[in-house]
Amino acid sequence: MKTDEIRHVASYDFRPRRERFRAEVLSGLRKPQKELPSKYLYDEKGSRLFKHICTLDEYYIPHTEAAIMDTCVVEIVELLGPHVLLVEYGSGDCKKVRTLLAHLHDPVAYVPIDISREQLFHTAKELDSDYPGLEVLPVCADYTSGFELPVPKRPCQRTVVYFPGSTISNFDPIPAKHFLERIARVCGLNGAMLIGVDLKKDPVVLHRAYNDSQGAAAAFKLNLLERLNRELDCDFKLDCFEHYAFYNPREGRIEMHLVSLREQIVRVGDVTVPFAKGESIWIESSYKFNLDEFEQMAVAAGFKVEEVWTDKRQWFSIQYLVTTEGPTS
Ligand code: AVJ
Repeated sequence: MKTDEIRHVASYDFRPRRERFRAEVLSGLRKPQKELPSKYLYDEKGSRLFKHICTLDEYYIPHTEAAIMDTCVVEIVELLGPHVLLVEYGSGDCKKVRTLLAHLHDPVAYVPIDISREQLFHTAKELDSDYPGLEVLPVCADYTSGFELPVPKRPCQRTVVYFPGSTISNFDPIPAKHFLERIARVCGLNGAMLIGVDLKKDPVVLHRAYNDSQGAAAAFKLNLLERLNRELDCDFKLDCFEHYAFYNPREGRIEMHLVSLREQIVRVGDVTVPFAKGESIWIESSYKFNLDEFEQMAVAAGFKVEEVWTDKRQWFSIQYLVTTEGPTS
């Protein structure tokens, strides 16, 4: 039984390997504006640090989204209907989906997809025992590149992609649209997406959310350098970089950087990377939307926005999208 389970799980492991990791890091650090892909923030420690950010009051996304979900989940599951195949992109610790799973009408299967392997397989196992009637099929993958979806045992009524937490905020506008197009194809005809979308708001509130008083946001970013030191044989000095996050109103995004505090040379395996004093590595963006801006993008990607739920302050939205085209081969 146990061995069978492990073999099954392992066949859905598309986690990026070291060579790919190294290539992406080097190409990012060779750009005029140095950058590192934010997906690599989520190693075991990084996932823990992000979870900590998610408990902070200043970081309003998790508690605002959860409150909307608690209020609207009955209405949401009515719209989703029975016997859905629920696919979650970036499932993390699989906590958010529990509200949905507790109300969904006889879902056929749940497919959590995440790049953070240990956390994924651990929490998938927990869900499996908490929902005995539900087939849980975890997939370890960088979902911005190719991977295969497992096929559940029972036939499903429709495929619903769950993409909470405003992870869509990480993508630049053109990749964001392409990503939604791909999801529309995964959903297929009669498919739907339930997505959390963070909204434009007072920049002071945004600034606080990404520059918390405990330094959790900074620790989360610095951990990436620690990971590079360990996994790619680098020699980043963590105290020579400082976290700097700010809202760029023209682009409608928070930009998160690590700024070099002095001129220095960093070794990345057998390559050296020079830093000027004040030069930054751009690690993450977090785009904020107006409802009409997001709708435009969703429509361009092949979705119709059927329903939008927000909190009283209109800080965050949960949106129910349905596909308008069948799968385009
Ligand atoms: C996971 C992309 C939604 O942008 O708010 C939070 C990531 N980074 N604090 C966000 C994040 C630093 C988060 N998303």
